Amino acid sequence: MSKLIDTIFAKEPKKIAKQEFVNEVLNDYRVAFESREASLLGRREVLSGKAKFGIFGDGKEVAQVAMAKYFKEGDFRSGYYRDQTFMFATNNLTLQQWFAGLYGHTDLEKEPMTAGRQMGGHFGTHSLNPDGTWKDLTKIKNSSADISCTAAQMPRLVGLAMASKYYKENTELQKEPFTKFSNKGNEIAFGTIGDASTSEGLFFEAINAAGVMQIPMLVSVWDDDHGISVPKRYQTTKESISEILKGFQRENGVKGYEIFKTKGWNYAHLCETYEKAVAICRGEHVPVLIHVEEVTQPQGHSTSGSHERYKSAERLQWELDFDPIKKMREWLLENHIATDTEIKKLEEQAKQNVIDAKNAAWKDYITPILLQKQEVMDLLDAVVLESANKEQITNIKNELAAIKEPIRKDIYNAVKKVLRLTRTEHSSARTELNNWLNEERVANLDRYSSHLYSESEMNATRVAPIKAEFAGEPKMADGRVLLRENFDHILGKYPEVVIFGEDSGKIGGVNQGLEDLQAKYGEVRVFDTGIREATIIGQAIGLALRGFRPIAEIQYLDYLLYALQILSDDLACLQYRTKGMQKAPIIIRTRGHRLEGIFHSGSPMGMIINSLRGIYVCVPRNMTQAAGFYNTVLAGDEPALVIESLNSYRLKEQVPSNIGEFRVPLGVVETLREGKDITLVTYGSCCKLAMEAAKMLEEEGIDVEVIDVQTLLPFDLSKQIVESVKKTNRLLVVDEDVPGGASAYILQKVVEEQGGYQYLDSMPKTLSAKAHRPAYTTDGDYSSKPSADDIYDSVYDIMREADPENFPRIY
Ligand SMILES: Cc1ncc(C[n+]2csc(CCOP(=O)(O)OP(=O)(O)O)c2C)c(N)n1
Repeated sequence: MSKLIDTIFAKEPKKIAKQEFVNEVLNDYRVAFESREASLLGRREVLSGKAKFGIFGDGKEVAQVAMAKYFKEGDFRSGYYRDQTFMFATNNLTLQQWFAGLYGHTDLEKEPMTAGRQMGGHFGTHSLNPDGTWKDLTKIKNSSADISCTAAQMPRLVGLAMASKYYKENTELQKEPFTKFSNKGNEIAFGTIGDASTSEGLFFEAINAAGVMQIPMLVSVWDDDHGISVPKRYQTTKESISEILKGFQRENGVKGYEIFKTKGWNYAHLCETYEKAVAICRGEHVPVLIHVEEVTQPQGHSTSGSHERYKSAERLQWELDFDPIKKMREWLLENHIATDTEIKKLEEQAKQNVIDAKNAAWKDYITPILLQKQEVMDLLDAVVLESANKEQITNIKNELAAIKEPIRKDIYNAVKKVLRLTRTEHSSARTELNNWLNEERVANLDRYSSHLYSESEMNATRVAPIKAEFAGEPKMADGRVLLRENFDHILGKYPEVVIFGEDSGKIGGVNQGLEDLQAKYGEVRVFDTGIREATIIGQAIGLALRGFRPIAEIQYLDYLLYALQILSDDLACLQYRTKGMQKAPIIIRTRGHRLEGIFHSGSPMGMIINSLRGIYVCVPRNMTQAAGFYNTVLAGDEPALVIESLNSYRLKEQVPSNIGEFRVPLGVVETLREGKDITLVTYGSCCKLAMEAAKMLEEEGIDVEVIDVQTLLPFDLSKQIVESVKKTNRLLVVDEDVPGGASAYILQKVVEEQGGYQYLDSMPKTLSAKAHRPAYTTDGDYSSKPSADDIYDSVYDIMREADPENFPRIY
């Protein structure tokens, strides 16, 4: 391309050299034109009610065909909802599949991006085979799965680019089985973002991180002057992202970014810019920013509104004049690449292609639903014959028949109405109708509720446990030493594991669970990061998407909040939103529950488990259990959060002789103390207090059964807790979260899901921390969080209510 572009832009612009070049350029025009037609038609599909919502890539077409030229197999994109043209141009999406996405087709074959789970415009490619194993990513033009949240594609982009650096620097990863992820780090990560979204903190955090690490990350900013209705003057200082990022420009041997500016309607300049930018990014492993200015948005932000409400008449006219398709067409004519007649012919054909694709996608979408409608009408006919409610059922059937293009909900509504009407009847036809509905319930689980967790053989709950062994001379060590030894084994066993975070490298962590491991394994395996929790997690996600097994450290549980959005919006729903076609099996290592003061003692477990469904949440009571969880999770292919107990690093534990090998299963509770009077369910650092309290209560003749839930997600998979409640008939849940936090979750699980309510003789209770943040000092802790005294009192109160004579009021 470069030579050919030179031919065009050198002295003799009118001399068109080669047919090959002409074909390539005309193909770009066709892709851009078809993409625009799809946007126009897509909007109509929404306004006519066939599709629910539309957000399109009109105005960004020409920039994207230019970018696509330099995107190679093995590269990765992390972008957003405007990138349809790029997806078409890289042959990762057909027009028909794009329309299937607009309609929300739930068949992954027809709608390969999200199987109808996300609104149209959320793209992604398949990194996995149907059995969950990796494809050869070096043969795919990869796109990580989009999410809607502005700038949230940036943290993951950092990791995707960083993977190239480590595949380049760690020669151990340049051989089998890692060659399917990278060709010696030669790949680059392309990011796209709208100009307004650069106002987000995530953007700046990611830009800085990539500059620090010097990774091959190429960010394109599509600058159309607006974020929905809000113009640049309210978004960006100096109204230019490239102006304000000038300080990042590398110069005179000082490392930084290479920054380019170009215009969204200037095809030739776009091609030149991308060619240069990609050569630097790929060749020198330098981050690059391309500010694509003068971009239009012909149909406004989305189908939810019209841009005439907020754009001036001058702006609207400018957008017409500088429409990229119009400008590219003019350029084709000026440079004699094609005649007006030839272009018209191409455009006619392109329009037809889009119409055909739309019709085919609609037919694919509606046909199975129409078949189901017919099936149900036949079933209703049969029910009528044997029912006393003939007239009403016939009316329901006729109402259904009148809906020409039904959705499934219309059919279910009709079926349910009839089943309710005939609930006292016992015909075989009614049974068939009921069976039909039940089968649909099952089908809908697959359509809408599968793949929250891995459905592969490597699902982490399927990993077989291995008991910790204690052969030979008992060896006692501080908890942090035990962990360190376990991480040492992990790093030795899995070359794809990297461990990083604030202070994790040189000093081996603030609690020294990684002491000396950087010296042993090198900076490509164990390393420090800046203080930037969101991109630490993004870094891990991107690395994991490219075959690494990252262990990302969040220094304290309290600071997980900074990363919670990325964990929730990106990681937790990754498998779900791709219906199992992408995975990022990362481990988030952190520590918390109880130490000192408001910002080092939090245990916001309710917040965490409610926002992170899709990630396992392990709450080990000591470092042996923590180590066992790390070993288990690494044997699976899913993400997990492991929260170590902050106050246990310096407590002695016996080191298992099979350190690095033993595995603690997920979703399996452990009874720490058997008892017959009351079941006390807890986790994490409360276990120790619960055991202390149980000992005190034993002296009063109260026999407490203490159960450590061990993992909050998943929760007690084989329903062991209710077995204990059957025996004790009393239940107390203890934790350090706020009232109604994770303790309420546990109560719901045991009382409702496990049916524990049937066996209770006393009201089930929770004992949690106070609603406020935990106060400083030991006295502050005592008055903020549950103590052994509080546990004693709560258990005693439950017993006193049942037997006041034996357990008189104390206070
Ligand atoms: C975190 C977050 N805040 C707000 C929104 C709602 N929203 C969706 S798109 C958008 C504007 C984005 O503008 P820009 O980044 O310039 O991209 P464009 O849509 O113009 O291409 C907003 C505010 C969102 N999706 N995510």
